[in-house]
Amino acid sequence: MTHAPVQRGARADPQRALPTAGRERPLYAVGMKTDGLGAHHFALLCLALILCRAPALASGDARDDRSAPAPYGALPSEAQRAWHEMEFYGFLHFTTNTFTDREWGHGDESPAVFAPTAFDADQIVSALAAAGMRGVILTAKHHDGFCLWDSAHTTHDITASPFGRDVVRAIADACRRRNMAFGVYLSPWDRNHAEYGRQGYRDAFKGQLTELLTNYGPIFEVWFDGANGGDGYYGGARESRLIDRASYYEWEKVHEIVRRLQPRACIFSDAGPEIRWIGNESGDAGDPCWATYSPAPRDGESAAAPGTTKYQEGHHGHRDGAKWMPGEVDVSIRPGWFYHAAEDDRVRSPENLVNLWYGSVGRGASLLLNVPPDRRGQIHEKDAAALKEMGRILRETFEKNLAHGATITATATRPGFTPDLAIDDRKDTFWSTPDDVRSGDLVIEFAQPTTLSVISVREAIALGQRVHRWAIDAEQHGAWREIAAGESIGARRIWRGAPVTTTRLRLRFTGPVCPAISDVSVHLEPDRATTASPP
Ligand code: FUL
Repeated sequence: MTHAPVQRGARADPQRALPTAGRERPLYAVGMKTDGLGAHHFALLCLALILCRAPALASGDARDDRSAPAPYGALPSEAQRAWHEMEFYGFLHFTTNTFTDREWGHGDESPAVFAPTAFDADQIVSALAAAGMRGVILTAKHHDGFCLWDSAHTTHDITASPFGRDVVRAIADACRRRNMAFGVYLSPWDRNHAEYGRQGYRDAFKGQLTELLTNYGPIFEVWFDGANGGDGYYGGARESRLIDRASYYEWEKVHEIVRRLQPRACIFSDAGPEIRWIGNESGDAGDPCWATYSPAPRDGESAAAPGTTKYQEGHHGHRDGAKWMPGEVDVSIRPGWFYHAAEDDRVRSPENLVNLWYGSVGRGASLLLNVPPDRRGQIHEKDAAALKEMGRILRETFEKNLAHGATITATATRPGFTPDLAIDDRKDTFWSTPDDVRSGDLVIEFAQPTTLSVISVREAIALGQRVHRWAIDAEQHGAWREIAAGESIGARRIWRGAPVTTTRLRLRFTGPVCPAISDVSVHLEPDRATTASPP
């Protein structure tokens, strides 16, 4: 995603026609989640826990026995905690490029080309939901400037096309019908607008953002790309316009619009402020991938902003970074972001998609999987079939938690924060140890030998990212055998490996402060998921 055209060009020439280049339904729909507990509920609970105990913690007085651990480091906002529940959502790249077979439009495309023959927003959203996605982000405007809604700030929009219908509304409504959250991609760069690079476009950009955030109901994420400035049509000028990417858009004012109109929305860009780019488009978060991050400007840039950030550092994030700014992994199901019939045979396999899920969601990031609508205005059959099978594999993996019915013990326990709270399927409860015990183990004992291949662990992130290192041991022939170890847990960390049969599992945690583990679950993947297959 987000980098200046000059960098991007190294991988794929955007001007070329074809670059070579679970389980229950949405946890978060319009600010809500299910699975027993609302995100608000969770947030309030954690806050109450923290605030009620604050005086005792601060004064060092004799404490209430049952005080929660003090928070550590940068903390997620309430909107970020709700966003973490999203985990997996879809990206829809759809504009005139779909009909011109390009990846980046120049801005001079005629709106007449935008003519889907059988547009079906419900088919699109249902195909994404079948994979287990919980939301959708639509390219309301890509770099070519064509707006998929009726914008008062340009004539280059859907009303000038033969199609004529508001695509943003159609997708937003279809999302709501399926209990999916809705988000928007609004390209800062506009290669059509005559005023790009001047005050006129600066105002138009904010006006367009205001339209999108006012007229389409709740928005869970606002997506700002870092590719901006360069050559374009610009109302007929056909020239190159470079801007100062750090200052031109007045990002603080832009953020203020989002805060005012959609306080529960998270803003994505190279530099956040809520969600950071993972630094590549190949579909994997770093290992480890810290939720905390200190975005830094590239050499010669005055500030970290979309297109000016050392985005490569987003891959791992920074242990003890200044801000809670988790990573988002954006990747396409096909080589291109837009639909090209020539790529119909290059759709990722279900197994490859499942791998992407583990390499992103399984490392505490989110997966933003692009699935481009075709020229009918539907998800192509091949993509829909791959998504459906991906959804089946994930559903069958996670529908059964093998830790249910097991007994769980710990090497140390903080009063009131007992180990059973880590396997009670609730994210608002957690196991913890006394303040001076910074390393702790959980031992899960199954009633009988159990075969497992997936272990999912979550920290109580309202108290920060606390665990530094973790390891998992399985008991075999009466001795512990380490099967995995690593750094960072955060919102979720999933180990996935070859099936292991054991009666006892041990999870070891170490950090600068006592651990706070809200959830551990144990699963076995269905056969097909692990069979090797090409992408
Ligand atoms: C990039 C854009 O230039 C691509 O066209 C696409 O939208 C991708 C997600 O982000 O930076």
